[in-house]
Amino acid sequence: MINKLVMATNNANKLREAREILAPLGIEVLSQREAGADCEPDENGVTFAENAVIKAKAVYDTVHMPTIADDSGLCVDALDGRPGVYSARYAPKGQECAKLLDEMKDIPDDERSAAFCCTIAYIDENGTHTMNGECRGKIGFEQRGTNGFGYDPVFLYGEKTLAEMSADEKNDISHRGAALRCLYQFLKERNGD
Ligand code: ITT
Repeated sequence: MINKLVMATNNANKLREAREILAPLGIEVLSQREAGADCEPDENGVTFAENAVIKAKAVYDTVHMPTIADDSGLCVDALDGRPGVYSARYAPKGQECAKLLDEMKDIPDDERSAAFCCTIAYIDENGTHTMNGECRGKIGFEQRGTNGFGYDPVFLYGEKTLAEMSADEKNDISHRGAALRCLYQFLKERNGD
């Protein structure tokens, strides 16, 4: 069983969450910097999977160790799936929630459904695999909570926003948690466990 991975990301929150989710499963996650790769490839894919593979491949080609990358985003039904793969570029960092609330100010409560989507790409010497995770909820009318990052303060899962949840609560239901648990199953099965 592979128990050490490099994560190809420049997002410290993604790295923290991946460590929180994978550590109890016995998998250590090195940052790309710790592994000696400082990559920032052009994310010019049009799907989460394409971008996840672009990021993982850039780092794998440098470190030649099992590597994962996460491409993720928020898909709002009333906005035809936007911001989607462009979630990181939708607004300057720290302003994404305010911009989204403003764009959605006239959309009624029962039309505010949305999903956080995540694709994890995994690359090792045997090839490339992708795993998906989704978390369905809705967009609130105000920002609530100070945990998490990105769109967490406006994304409601039941009564709470993801920014009002503890790290463990979010990881149990999140798109990233779901995709990383699929990765764990994949690695286990490949080892014949
Ligand atoms: P890397 O490409 O270096 O991994 P990034 O932040 O640019 O980091 P993405 O291109 O995958 O990553 O963009 C994902 C964006 O979607 C992220 O910046 C957030 O705005 C949003 N996002 C993804 N997962 C999220 C989560 O769990 N909570 C809140 N927002 C999230």
